[in-house]
Amino acid sequence: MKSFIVNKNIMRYEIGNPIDTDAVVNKGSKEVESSIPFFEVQIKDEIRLNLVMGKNNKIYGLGQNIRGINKRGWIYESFCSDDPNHSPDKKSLYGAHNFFIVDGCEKFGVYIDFASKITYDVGYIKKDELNVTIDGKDANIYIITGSGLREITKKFLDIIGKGYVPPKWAFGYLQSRWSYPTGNEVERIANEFIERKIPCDGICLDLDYMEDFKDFTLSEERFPNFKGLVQRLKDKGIKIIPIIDAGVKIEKDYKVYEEGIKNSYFTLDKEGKPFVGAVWPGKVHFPDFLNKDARLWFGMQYKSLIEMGVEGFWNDMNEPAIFYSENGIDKAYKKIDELKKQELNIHTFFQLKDSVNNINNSIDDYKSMYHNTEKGIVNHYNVHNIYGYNMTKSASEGFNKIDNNKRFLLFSRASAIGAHRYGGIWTGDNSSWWEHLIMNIKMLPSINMCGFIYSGADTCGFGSNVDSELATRWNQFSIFAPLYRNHAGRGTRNQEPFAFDIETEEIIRNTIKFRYAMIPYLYSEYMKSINSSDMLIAPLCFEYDDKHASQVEDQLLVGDSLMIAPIYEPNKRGRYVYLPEDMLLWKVKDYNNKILEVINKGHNYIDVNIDEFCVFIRKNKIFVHGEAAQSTEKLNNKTLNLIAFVENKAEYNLYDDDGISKDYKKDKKSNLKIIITVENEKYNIKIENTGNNEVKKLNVTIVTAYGKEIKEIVNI
Ligand code: MIG
Repeated sequence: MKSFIVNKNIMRYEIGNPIDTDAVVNKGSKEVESSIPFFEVQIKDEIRLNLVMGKNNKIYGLGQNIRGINKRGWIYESFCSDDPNHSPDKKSLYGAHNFFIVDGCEKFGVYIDFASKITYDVGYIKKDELNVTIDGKDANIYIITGSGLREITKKFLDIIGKGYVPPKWAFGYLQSRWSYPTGNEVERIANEFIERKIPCDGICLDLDYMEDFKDFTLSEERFPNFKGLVQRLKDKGIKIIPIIDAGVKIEKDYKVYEEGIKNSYFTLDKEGKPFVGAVWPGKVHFPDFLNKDARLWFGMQYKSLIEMGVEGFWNDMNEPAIFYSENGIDKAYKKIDELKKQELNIHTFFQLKDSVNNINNSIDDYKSMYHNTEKGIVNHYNVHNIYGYNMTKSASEGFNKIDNNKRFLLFSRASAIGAHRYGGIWTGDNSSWWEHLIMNIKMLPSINMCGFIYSGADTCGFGSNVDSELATRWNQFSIFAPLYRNHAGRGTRNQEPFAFDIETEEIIRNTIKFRYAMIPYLYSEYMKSINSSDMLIAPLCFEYDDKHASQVEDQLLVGDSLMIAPIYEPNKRGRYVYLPEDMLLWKVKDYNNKILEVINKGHNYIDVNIDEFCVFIRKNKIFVHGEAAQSTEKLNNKTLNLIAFVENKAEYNLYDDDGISKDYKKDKKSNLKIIITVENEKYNIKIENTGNNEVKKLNVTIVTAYGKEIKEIVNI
């Protein structure tokens, strides 16, 4: 084992000869003598880390996973999996996010940079032990020390490099469904949003826009004049966001297939022939995203759609999902033939059942696929977790080549740390269940810890049918997630905001309008998180070091000024909320109507009607918002509204930039700094303006610690 100093608080331990995943941008070069602290380490065919946890130790992190913010009490597996049943007994979902923090007398972060399976038994088999099993002999392990959870996370985010920055319109509302079957239907949906005055910035196209599910093709029959459709909708402020799948259909004369074959850009089987799997298009080859040339080639394929005006994509099935392989099918048939020859009994019946049930996403298939990398041929199993990551990178590299100063929207299903620099993620096929709303709430901060700030779940749920109340509550939560997309599975009921009743539509419209009014804040906080390697959505205990705060998993901090306490149970018209300090509650019904109330520190029960949601403004913080608009490009932020809850001094730095180019990297951005001080009920507002800010006027509402409301207009 070699040990390196990455910086003062971060050490890297290199075991064996690890594959370079490129997840970490600062790996450290100064070699020193030292061994992995905190853990008992065993290195054989596997690497094992063991830690005895104190009774009150908590474990945070592991990104996209089921269960709570504190991961203790369950066993998790890092192995990107296409599993549409996110039930409480699952161990892994689509992402492999190997960063966690041990919070005990000593607090430290651990990042395992490894591209294949890792198992985390977090007090499951033995309730006081953390046992990590890395399925291989070669890995990089980072240990990050620091005084607080937030600080450790920031140090980690710093070494993995700055996160993806989407265009500003990607903070608008996105509508999706598998599938809007025709261009006409997409246009009808767009018009519904406009006529009903429900803000919307994009409509996602699922599989059916393609011809026979072939990537980068268009169905002439269902989507004639695609370019015209894209343009017409764009003129109305609505972008078209097509899906791209990992598998490339095997079909003679299909350009992508032919080019891939000609240049050996596909993954290989044991014999060195292109690996054959089956997914939606039928039999496919998988682009070898771990091969630099193949990755670039695939990335350039996005060009044809971009030339038609497309500015955003979602990448799916990139774990990669494999419904079946020829081998898998052969094995199943053989088993069935063998069973046919026998009398069927209860044992053989189950064997018969299993022979078919275990065909998809089989480890055997992953183990019989190969990548042709710069370092030679690599078995897929050993790099499984970075396949989706490299598909995201592929698209991003392509976008850069195609238009190097433009931001594109991109989100992926499979991911690993590192991919956060190239795109966002959505959390896959959840269900329209209340249980999945609370799971969504608890998952987002863990995902943030792993660098994926642009993320969100399928709002209203993907599988099964949503009811109007769940749809309402889910929207009331999702307005705080950077990726706010309503997406529904095939065969489920419609769940657009207008698919319910008039009353529900009105509530969801008001909710979405609040989101649009909040975009100045959300965007500002988003960009600041990226620029300072921080989280956007965090658990309370990342900010408040008190014993109750660490117990709260159903309230979240959103940026620096807000705390939210969503309702996630049916028929609830209120809930308990824990306040680590006095806060100002804005119970939002309609964002134009501001009824503010100071709520005291401690445990409170708050009534929250179905048409309301709670926004808490933290003490000595300022919440900035504007007015809603039909789409982000129509937002007019010349006048902004400020709500400040000030005991003595509150400061807010409103970041903004053009929202579409990468010029912010060249310092083309603006900061509007607002400083409000209050002393003996007398207040003072100071404004510092740098850069080209369009803000001309501020409507300021100051609420003092005693609940006195002061209104003031500031012209800039
Ligand atoms: O096997 O494209 O998670 O969002 O609608 C299902 C169809 C494939 C899975 C994605 C989902 C998408 C669906 N896809």
